[in-house]
Amino acid sequence: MRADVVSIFPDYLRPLELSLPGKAQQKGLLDLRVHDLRQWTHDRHRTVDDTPYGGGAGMVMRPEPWGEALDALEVEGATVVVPTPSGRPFTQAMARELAGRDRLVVLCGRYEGIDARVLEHAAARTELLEVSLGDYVLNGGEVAALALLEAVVRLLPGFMGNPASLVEESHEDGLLEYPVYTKPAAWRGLEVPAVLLSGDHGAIAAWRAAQSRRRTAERRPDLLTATTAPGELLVRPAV
Ligand code: 6GU
Repeated sequence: MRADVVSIFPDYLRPLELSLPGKAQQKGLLDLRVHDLRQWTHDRHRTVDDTPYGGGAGMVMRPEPWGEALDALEVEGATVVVPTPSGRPFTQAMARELAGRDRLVVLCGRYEGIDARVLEHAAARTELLEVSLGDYVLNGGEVAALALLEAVVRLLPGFMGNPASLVEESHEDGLLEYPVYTKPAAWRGLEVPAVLLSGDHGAIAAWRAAQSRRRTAERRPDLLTATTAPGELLVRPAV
């Protein structure tokens, strides 16, 4: 997979070169390129924002540098991903779909957002997806881009040494993961649940399934009533 990330704070994306995505690059599974949006400005102050038409607080990112970025990066055929609190909720299922794409282009907005025509223009050229990490506001898309790329990259075929560990984790089966334990069997007066030491694999599987359901009911009851139809499109196909 090739992934381009455009930001006015390219240094924010440096962590992508380390740890997990860094490993994917060393393995040749990921070609990651971070771009400074300001290279596509032409005025002396390298301006990327201006006041909103219609009034209101804050600044809006001007369309011209983004238009030049989309041209220079030749986005046709790529999936353009825009992190924004007004996007569709980003989910594990979406991460899985994006992991199957050949190329992602992530546009990190700042301020009150990017001029809406940039998104309209990008959508006319290729597949566009606006995604939100959750119902809270970050100052810009960079941290969201880090999170979503990490979620996608670890799903790239050949990335995980042990693919079974992908299947068993939270959200892959629509439930939260059961609690996990390692040695020692007793620690500060707290014991590992006896069933996990029993060697009875059927009993262990049943205990874990029950723990997953209990946790999900307590913490995320919305997941138990979720009604995403099998095969429902999570990413709108390009027209
Ligand atoms: Cl994806 N972007 C920004 N700027 N804020 C967010 C978010 C994304 N998800 C939650 N808050």
